[in-house]
Amino acid sequence: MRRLVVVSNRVGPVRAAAKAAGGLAVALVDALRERGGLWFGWSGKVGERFSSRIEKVEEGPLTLLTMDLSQEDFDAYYNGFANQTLWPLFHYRVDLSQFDRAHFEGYNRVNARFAQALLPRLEPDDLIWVHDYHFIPFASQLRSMGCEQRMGYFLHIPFPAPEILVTLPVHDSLVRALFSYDLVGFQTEPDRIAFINYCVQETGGRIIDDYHVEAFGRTIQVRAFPIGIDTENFAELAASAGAKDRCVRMSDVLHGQIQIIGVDRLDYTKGLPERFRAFERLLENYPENRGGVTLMQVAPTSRTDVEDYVDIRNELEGISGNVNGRFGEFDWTPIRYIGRSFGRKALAGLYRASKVGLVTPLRDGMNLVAKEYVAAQDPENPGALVLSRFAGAARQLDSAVIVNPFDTEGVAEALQRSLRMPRPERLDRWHSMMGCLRRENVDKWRNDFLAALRGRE
Ligand code: ADQ
Repeated sequence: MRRLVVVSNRVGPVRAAAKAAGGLAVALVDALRERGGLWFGWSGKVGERFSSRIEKVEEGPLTLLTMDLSQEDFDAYYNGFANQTLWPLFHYRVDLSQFDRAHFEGYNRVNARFAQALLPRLEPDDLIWVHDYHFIPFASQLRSMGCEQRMGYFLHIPFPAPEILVTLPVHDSLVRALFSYDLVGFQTEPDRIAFINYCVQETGGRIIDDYHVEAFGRTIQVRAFPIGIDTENFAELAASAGAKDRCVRMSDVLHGQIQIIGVDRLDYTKGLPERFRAFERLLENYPENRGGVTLMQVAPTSRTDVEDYVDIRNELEGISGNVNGRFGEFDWTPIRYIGRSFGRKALAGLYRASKVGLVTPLRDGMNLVAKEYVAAQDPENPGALVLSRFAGAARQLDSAVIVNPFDTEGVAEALQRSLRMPRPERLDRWHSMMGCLRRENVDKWRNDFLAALRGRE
């Protein structure tokens, strides 16, 4: 069995902490343990100057390797090109995407430095699996240093339509870099098609068959692998004593009020202001919900060095303040906005205590919160999921109540319908979604990707 090398911006956690962090870390750790392997990436630390020092932690058959970033590299690579250029652009926010040539150079420099550091630790038979938008040029850097190992890449966020991608001045360099991999994986079929369309329209590339594309003189495999969650584990967690305790405490606080829940990293792609406005519209158009329905939004801050993330927080505090001022009663707060994160167990309990899960990103690669909400429900009396059509998850969870988050009225209607959905309909929808989550869980995602990467051995 070949050794596996995983490369991702952040490494770990492993052991008990991996369980706490959820599906992806567990799935990767399991694969690394099974075959023995390396997990390599950024330590999360920023030093004053660049240092090629690698920190090594051994965990049985699994080795974690991390490097620090210099302040200059952090600004250009992480805050700059990754989070201020690629992240907004790939989520269709051309208006927020800023291009700075120095940031792009920094992005390539960090990829080169990381590739250089990993190089002496690689073995000829390794399978290399690179993750996400931080490391698009990683394989091309390794290839330029003579690496011939099989390398796969998985993009966790959407791949934009060619018309969007070409607004980036260095679009061709990025896509060319992807052709250094043997396999490029996307979350959904539309992402895969967007990539192929780009290759055909912009580079004169050729579709060879269902899974292969040729461009820049190379043929690569291009496939969709929708990421899943650890469904059974999450369902068990939601039924555990710890989660029940959270659920009971939540019900005590609610005093018979019904709760709608949203859980997101605070990010402008998650459609939070639109969501708050749709909830406000629910209270305006269907006054019977006043005093009886609460929206709890859990949204810990992220990427606070980037200004757009500070703006969104201010906007949300403004809207929730207005709605609460306008409709609130001494014994009812319409929107409860919590800016911190919760452990897995507590989160599972909160999902289960909520009659409606409201997941309305404006654009999202997959969205695991939608899947977790479904897995956490009481099988006898499940809640309803309201899901944006622009989340990758909507392609699998088509038994959710699917909405367009830009349609305030439509989301308010969907909420009203979900709050009043009869139990038999909730059960039907839930069984259909849960069946899919059981079949297409995180283990299947990992195994399918690795099987495609291995090819015929
Ligand atoms: P994210 O944009 O971070 O991930 P998501 O898929 O929803 O979005 O995953 C978030 C994870 O963090 C979930 O497991 C969730 O439980 C957890 N989380 C979020 N808010 C939390 C909170 N307040 N407290 C505790 N935990 C919280 C990116 C892409 C997604 C893609 C994933 C995986 O943007 O589209 O689904 O990677 O590929």
